[in-house]
Amino acid sequence: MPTLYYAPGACSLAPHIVLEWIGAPYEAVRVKHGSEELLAVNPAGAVPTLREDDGWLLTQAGAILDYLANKHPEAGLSGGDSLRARAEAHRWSAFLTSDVHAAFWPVFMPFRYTADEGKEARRAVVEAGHKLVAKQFDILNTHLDGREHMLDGGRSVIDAYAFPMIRWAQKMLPGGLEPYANVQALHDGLAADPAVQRILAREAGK
Ligand SMILES: N[C@@H](CCC(=O)N[C@@H](CS)C(=O)NCC(=O)O)C(=O)O
Repeated sequence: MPTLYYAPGACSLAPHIVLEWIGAPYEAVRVKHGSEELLAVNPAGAVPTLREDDGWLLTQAGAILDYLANKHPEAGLSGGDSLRARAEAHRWSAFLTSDVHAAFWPVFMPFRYTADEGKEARRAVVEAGHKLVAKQFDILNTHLDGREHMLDGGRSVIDAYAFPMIRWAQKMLPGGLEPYANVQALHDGLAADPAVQRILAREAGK
């Protein structure tokens, strides 16, 4: 049985949802960022981390999602098996990791982006982060025009991957999701999913 190390609301929400969609037994362990327990499985002190029964560890959300989709083809969460479908899945996974997730760092952790400890300097970093996130959400919103899911092959791990980031934007961007109707629609579809609701309740400690 795999074990997922997660922190509430973090990007680990994506594999948490995917494990629930798959429906096979798994364990979910809530950890604190930088805790001894997390550092023991991931020297970066970051979530998500997946551990298989034989002790094999996998980090990086995109790799974990790809692994889970391929480990459980019966769940139909890869977005398709053709050469191009797989390339599209990698494309959007990379976009979420490198462009969208990375754009949030100045917003969440401005102190990592300036040596100036003054409030004004940090506020400026957050504002720059908002612009960076907005740029990526424009791309996401345009991609989702006329689509119910991120990939042509229907519901996939890439939808789950987008979900935590959409929730961050909803909370952190000054205008929330207001300018991004297509992103809002993807969010609402996922938020209505009973499996997603179970995981959100678990992560909220309900
Ligand atoms: N590139 C990694 C990033 C993982 C990551 O940074 N996760 C965040 C939560 S969304 C975290 O645990 N941050 C803790 C820290 O940076 O100290 C991935 O995609 O899995």
